[in-house]
Amino acid sequence: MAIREAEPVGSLREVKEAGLDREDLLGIYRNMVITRGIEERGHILYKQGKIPGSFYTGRGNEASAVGVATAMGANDVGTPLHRDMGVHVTRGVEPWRIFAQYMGRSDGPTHGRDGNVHMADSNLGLLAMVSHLPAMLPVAVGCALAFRIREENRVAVGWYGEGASARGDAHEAMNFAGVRQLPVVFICDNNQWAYSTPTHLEYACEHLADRAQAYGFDGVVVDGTDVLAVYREAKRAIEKARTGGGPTLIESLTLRMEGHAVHDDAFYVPKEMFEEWAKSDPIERYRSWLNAHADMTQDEEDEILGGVKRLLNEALARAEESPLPDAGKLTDGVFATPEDLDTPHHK
Ligand SMILES: Cc1ncc(C[n+]2csc(CCOP(=O)(O)OP(=O)(O)O)c2C)c(N)n1
Ligand SMILES: [Mg+2]
Repeated sequence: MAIREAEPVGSLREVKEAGLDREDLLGIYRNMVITRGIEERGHILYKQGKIPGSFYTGRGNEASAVGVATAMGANDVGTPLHRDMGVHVTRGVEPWRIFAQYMGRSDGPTHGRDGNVHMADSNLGLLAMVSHLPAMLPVAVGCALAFRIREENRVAVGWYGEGASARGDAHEAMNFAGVRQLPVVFICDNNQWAYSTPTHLEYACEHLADRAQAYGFDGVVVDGTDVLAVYREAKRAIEKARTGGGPTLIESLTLRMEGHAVHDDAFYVPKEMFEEWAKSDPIERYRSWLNAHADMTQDEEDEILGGVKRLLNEALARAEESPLPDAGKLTDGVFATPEDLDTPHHK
């Protein structure tokens, strides 16, 4: 039950053993590039005044989000947060719908009812976050309890930040999950800041994953800029949960590379910290790995980057055509109907 610090991923052979073929590896790269591209373009939309409210990005967290989502099974469920755009992308939410969501249009997953990151497509096994943190952890644990009661072979993945880890609902969720040994995996996006609060004012243990032992399950610390290490650890934890081995807490270490949201210039983060972590930019790091270990050619890379550029250009144009919601339909879809619940994830 002791916490473990995960090794970085080395060779292509090791990765193949973890269940990924070369096509999967290039797909992961593509998903990371799409994720960053969506958020960069979203930032531009914000500056153009096209996004109501504030705007959040997960720059620096692309490997963590894509790595975990790649390890999830098709029927598993997850509760991604404001740094986890890569989860939506990997589960298959089309980028044009994300842009529509950003702009409050009717084709976004919330049909213009909620702010840009409070979204999810339940048909893809994702549950939309509420703002109160970490309120989605008890929800993820509730899903895991339902899977247990219904004897379904599914796993729930719950995300939370290291700042949110200080609140009571994180404790309640983990304690209950430990007591019942539920099929749930907790992903702590430890990006070292909770708005302007640094980690030494958030917790007094060395690693947040240390807490797992006290709840009666395993804890792992992983470098959240290493997409393959994140994938490997998430896959292990998810399959362990699926086969009755109980929960795991994975602490994924990154740095939040931008402000809390776009209105925040993060003046309180030491410049050297950004400079240090910029050296392990997750996309750049993975690109180098693909060149060295999977022989990604320049042509392949150009094709991926060109394809993503075209995809996002088309997505933006399509989202701009999506109408604003009809105010008369404001309460439609707020309460679930039996038809809404008729998805593979609600059966
Ligand atoms: C209960 C609660 N208090 C305050 C907030 C406002 N808030 C939103 S994000 C955030 C910072 C959370 O930090 P962390 O959990 O580390 O996640 P990060 O934003 O760094 O990914 C705060 C204070 C909130 N959403 N919920
Ligand atoms: Mg944080």
